[in-house]
Amino acid sequence: MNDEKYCLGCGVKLQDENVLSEGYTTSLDKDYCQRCFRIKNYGEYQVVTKSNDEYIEILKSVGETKDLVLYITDLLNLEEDLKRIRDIIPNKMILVLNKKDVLPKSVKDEKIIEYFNKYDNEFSKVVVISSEKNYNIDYLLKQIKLYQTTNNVYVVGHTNAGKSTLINKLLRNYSTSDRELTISPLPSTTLNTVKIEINEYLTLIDTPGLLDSGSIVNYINDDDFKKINPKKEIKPKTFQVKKGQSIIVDKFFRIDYVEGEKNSFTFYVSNNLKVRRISSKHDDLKDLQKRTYEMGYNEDLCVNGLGFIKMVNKGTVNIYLDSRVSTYKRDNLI
Ligand SMILES: Nc1nc2c(ncn2[C@@H]2O[C@H](COP(=O)(O)OP(=O)(O)OP(=O)(O)O)[C@@H](O)[C@H]2O)c(=O)[nH]1
Ligand SMILES: [Mg+2]
Repeated sequence: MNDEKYCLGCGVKLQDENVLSEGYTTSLDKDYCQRCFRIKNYGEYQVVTKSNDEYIEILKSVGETKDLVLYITDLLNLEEDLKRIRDIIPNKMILVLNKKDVLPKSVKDEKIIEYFNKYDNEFSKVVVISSEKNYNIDYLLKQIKLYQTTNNVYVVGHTNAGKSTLINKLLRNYSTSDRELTISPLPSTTLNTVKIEINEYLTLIDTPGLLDSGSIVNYINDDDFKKINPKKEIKPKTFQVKKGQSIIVDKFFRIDYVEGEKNSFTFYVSNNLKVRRISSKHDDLKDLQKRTYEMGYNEDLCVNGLGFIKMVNKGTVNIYLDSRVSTYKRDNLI
């Protein structure tokens, strides 16, 4: 068939035969699939489960081009190993740190960029932006122009990082087209590559995001998801802690300060989450899986999908958390 048509919102192949399969539309005259139509107009979301293998094939094909790649990531939920993507995509790459608006305004971009440069990163450039708040988008476009090798520039990254939101913003700012990619707060919105011509020199190619099986978003219901997903600037919550003290983050995790000097823990999580100190004698959340971390000076403990805790001094902590959610430590990001 040479009349194959793809959804302008998520890239899936359109079909009008099976309501239950991907890409269904009531008529092939339409440009969007029913799922995109519903997300856009009613905020109704239909979960699509795909395996990462399919996405990795897409990323591999990106790696076979010589085109510039934008790697988008969510600043609050940075991947443990950002460099892993280089195994699949060796292309020239700009690291785009998105959702700056959720971090406190007092955090300076230079500080964040310095953090990445310290590790001799393999990115041509590191740029901090907020797609939603239109922050630094002009600067990003300048960098794209500087590094692009052809008209095509790929946009890759984990699911929910904000890839489609960024492309929509570039479309609004720099083109006259009224096209719009589908975006949603839940994972796996974009289902296939989608080409978007911004102008005669630049075509962006949106891709479906990689799923992260260690993220808490896979294991909570929609209401909890709304709760943990920060929409506004985070107000960090700082606690001075001594050994033997415990802090609980809503119903999601518990941290016990087991051993060490007086310490300061600052929680960077959604403002909707209740963070409170409890007596260590209480067993709240102790039924969750326990992990022990030896924290060094100035390290963060990151909880995948939820945020991170900035710690200042050396000490031993136990964290109690859903066993499927990954955690890791790193040098203080901010
Ligand atoms: N606070 C904030 N939220 C953002 C920003 N950019 C995107 N989002 C939100 O993040 C969620 C995911 O955005 P998408 O653009 O659908 O993400 P994606 O990377 O295309 O996701 P997939 O298509 O599933 O791979 C949506 O709820 C967006 O509104 C930003 O700069 N700040
Ligand atoms: Mg998308």
